[in-house]
Amino acid sequence: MIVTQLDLADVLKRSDLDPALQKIAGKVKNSQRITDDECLLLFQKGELGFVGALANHIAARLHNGKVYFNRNFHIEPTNVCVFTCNFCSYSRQYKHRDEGWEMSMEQMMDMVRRYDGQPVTEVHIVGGVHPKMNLEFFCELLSRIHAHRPDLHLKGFTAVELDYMFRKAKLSVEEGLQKMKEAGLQSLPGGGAEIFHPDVRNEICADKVDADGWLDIHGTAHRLGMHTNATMLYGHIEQYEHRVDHMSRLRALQDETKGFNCFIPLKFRNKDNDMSHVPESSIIEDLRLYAIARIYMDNVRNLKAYWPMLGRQTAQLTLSFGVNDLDGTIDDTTKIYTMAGSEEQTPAMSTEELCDMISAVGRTPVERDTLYNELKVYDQEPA
Ligand code: V47
Ligand code: SF4
Repeated sequence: MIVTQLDLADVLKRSDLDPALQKIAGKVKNSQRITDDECLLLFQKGELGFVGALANHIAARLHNGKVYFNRNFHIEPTNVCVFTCNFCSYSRQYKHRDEGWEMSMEQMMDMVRRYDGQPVTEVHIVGGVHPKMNLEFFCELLSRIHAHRPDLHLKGFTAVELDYMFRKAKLSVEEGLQKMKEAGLQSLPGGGAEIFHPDVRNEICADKVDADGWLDIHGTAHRLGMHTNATMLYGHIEQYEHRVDHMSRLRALQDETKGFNCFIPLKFRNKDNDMSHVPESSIIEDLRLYAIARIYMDNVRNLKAYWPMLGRQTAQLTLSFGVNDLDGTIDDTTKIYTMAGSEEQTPAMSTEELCDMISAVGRTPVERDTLYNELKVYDQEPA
């Protein structure tokens, strides 16, 4: 059952609508870009049904009812971290490393070997920033995984991890990325972006790479022919203006490089971290944000709802608000959101479950690879 009640034609007929919102609806109809001020207006005044109708229209135009997922697993080498992001429930400082985990090369290779003969297409490698796990260590890991399983797409390391590794190795961003690429790294995940604006960044994650550093790493990766993802951690202390600023910087880089594969809004979860006093956003606000991101980010084709963080029911709802990708099967290999209080305490979904979730809202499930090549279209009846 599809949730959104209005379609774009209904919206354009409404005589009671604010003229500025009417203008935005007209722009969406004509495939025109909206401005930063218009994006802010959508956050301030766009009701859920209105932004949902616009976002749905765009998603239908781009993807014609298809919703993507992939078969993947994560490796989280460590949760020991030199940084102290206030929203993080996952990391442990080096001096408390006995409370955390540090995987050896062999343990990580054992994880990879566990998937021998299984049709996974991607491994996602992300963790804390361990002072003793350096560029050389991770290049060896990449080469060994690649040698063992050349068909597996290696996506790994946030700009935060890379910035630290490259600085320690005294390499430029380009030199560092080139080395990792040679070792087998194919794309970068979108983490570490949080909120770019310094007024917020200095409050929530003051000590890690700043906005310019994050954007430089992703822009350089794009110029070296790698694709990357982009995220935004929302629903904490940021104002609507900060969201617009964040998406505006991403949209500008994408105009230049066209290297972002997808945009992933990440909902702040407040369990067991230094921001536990900050309430989580409501589902209505979550859905409005996804819809507005779909309308504003006109040059990033894919909008991902990462189900282990959002919970599968909310993730399913986002499919009627512009989202066309749910990420993957995960196989209970990530702890970031489990530890931050997500309802998904053992995040794993079979392809059947993912397909059912997608077809139940009248969309067509499509298995993709990391670069959004279509691997299989599942034409099944809604559950
Ligand atoms: O940068 C950490 C976020 C990110 C919390 O590219 C939190 O496909 C909410 O970026 N509440 C890392 N979010 C994970 C990440 C990611 C995940 C899945 C897919 C992809 C992709 C990227 O997790 C961090 C931060 O923004 N995070 N703690 C928290 N309490
Ligand atoms: Fe470390 Fe990442 Fe947690 Fe920040 S979000 S403390 S960089 S693991």
